[in-house]
Amino acid sequence: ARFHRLLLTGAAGGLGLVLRDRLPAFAEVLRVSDIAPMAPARAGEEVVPCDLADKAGVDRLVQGCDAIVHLGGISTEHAFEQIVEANIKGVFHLYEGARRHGVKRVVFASSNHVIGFHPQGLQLDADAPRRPDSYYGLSKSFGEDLSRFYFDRYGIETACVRIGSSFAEPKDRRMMVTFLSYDDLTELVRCCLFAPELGHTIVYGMSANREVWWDNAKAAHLGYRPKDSSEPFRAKVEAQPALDPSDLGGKFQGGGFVKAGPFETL
Ligand code: NAI
Ligand code: 15L
Repeated sequence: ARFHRLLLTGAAGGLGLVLRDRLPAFAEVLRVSDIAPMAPARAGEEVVPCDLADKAGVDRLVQGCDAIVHLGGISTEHAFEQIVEANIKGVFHLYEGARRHGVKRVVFASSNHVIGFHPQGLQLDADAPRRPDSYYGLSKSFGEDLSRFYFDRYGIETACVRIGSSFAEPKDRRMMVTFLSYDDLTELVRCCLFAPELGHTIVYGMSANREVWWDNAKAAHLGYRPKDSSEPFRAKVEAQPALDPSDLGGKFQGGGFVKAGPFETL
């Protein structure tokens, strides 16, 4: 089963560049969008620049798409006023577009920062209470609630993927636990796009790392089986100096996000 037209937001970002190369297998047409410059359209692609804060623009962006992989937005801690535009209004505009144009499925790039103020080592599953660690984490928590509302009210299915740390390599000790390889990310997105019944699913985006803090038992219906692990990078990561024991970044699941800011805007 392939989609006719699949929308990828955040296509100019780190993960967007990865998925722009990999999602064409799942759709006849891949529509890619970002506010930042993007490479010209290749065969089977449509390139549509758009600011997620622009409601009418997002409505046009979503029109004609069968499913959406929503990566677009601010991806680290920033002032609340900036987060509101890109992430909070942005995710609302996206789901309004989905509702108006009959899109039935969304893969939403949520984040571990919705649970980032839980202590490291505590095991969490999909029903763990959220403890956002930043305005950024709060915006992802809002996106999770908004997507649940659009499922309950309008039947739009969503997978909220609480991505851990998806980079080419884990960069520090915490990311040994939170690492999600690009191949496992691609497989997880594939599982979310093609699961026969998605409903509203919360899933943690991590590889098969030696130590994990998250349990995906409640997302078993996705059939996601990670193949990679952070283990090959252990020696390189552990050659770095350890964090000072007083550093809050070593105490909480969200790492350094728990101490980012404040961002004064007055
Ligand atoms: P990124 O920051 O590299 O990419 C995000 C993209 O969104 C950028 O290209 C940016 O230009 C675009 N964007 C920002 N504001 C926008 C706006 N107002 N309108 C349209 N586009 C806008 O982030 P990355 O690492 O590629 O992450 C992708 C998504 O996954 C983000 O939503 C991020 O929050 C989420 N995520 C990523 C993780 C990771 O480890 N890479 C971990 C957890 C969540
Ligand atoms: C995120 O949500 C960020 O988008 C990403 O840049 C990383 O910092 C990641 O979480 C992480 O927690 O490692």
